[in-house]
Amino acid sequence: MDTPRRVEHQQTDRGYIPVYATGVIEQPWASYSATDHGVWAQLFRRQREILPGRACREFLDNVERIGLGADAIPKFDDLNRVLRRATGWELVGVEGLLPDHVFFDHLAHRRFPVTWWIRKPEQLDYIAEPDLFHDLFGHVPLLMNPVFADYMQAYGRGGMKAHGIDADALMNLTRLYWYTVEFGLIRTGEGLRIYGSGIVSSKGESIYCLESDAPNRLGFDLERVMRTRYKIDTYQQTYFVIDGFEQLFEATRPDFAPIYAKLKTLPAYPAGEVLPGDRVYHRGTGEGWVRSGDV
Ligand code: HBI
Ligand code: FE
Repeated sequence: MDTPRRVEHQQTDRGYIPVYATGVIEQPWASYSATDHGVWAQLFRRQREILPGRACREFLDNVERIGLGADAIPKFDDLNRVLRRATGWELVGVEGLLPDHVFFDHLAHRRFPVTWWIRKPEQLDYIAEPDLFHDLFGHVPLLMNPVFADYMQAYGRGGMKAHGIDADALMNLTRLYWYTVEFGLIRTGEGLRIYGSGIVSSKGESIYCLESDAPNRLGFDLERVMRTRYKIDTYQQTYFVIDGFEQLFEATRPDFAPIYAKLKTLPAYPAGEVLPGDRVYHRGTGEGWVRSGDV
């Protein structure tokens, strides 16, 4: 199975990687090889092994509810029958990273773009751009949760507006996505748990984000997150903790335009900084941090 032709290389927030055509494509399920299904199975089994006790209940329960299994790459059509009934969301196959405004438009219409191809066996532990495993296993289960599903649509609508304002507004919103949807933690009665897709789809970071002393773990605050730079090719130096998905949805209620205008006049914070006003669950030791590369 050859990956589709690449339209162009573009500087994106995940570094210098290809941004593909914006078309939606049918999942070419019959074209997946035994190796492709094997990569899915290996990644799925590995995460199913380590996530209980680390990922939040909403994520784990919805992996089951939507019917993800280890034996083969799931069919988007099968998942869409369950997902549409649960929250009105659906998956659409895409070739990879989309231009921001195209991505936001999908979210604003309750469509989640899922890359149709899966990584190679030699890329098991790290791949620069989101592949099928990251998108499907990482992002889709929580779209079964009504509050999180509403947040994702509100985020997409916000993205459409930010796209019309300026690059700073877009960066603020991209940081919000990064520190919640991709790398977010949530407080529970049993302690901190993971809900971020970038974490749950990575074995190393699933362990590191909760158990290493190196990173900060700070209470979520909308403007604080929008001003905080992030890492694109190492584990995060700071993880932000929400009290619940309602808090996330509530955060998207206000009109962001005045917030963007205020933040435009203020400097961004380095990824690993801890500030006097922060709610500190854990102040990181900073061990092993790479100082450069903050976006
Ligand atoms: N495109 N297919 C796809 N998937 C993403 O997660 C994605 C994207 N384009 C832009 C993007 N994410 C980020 O810039 C978001 O913060 C908007
Ligand atoms: Fe993602």
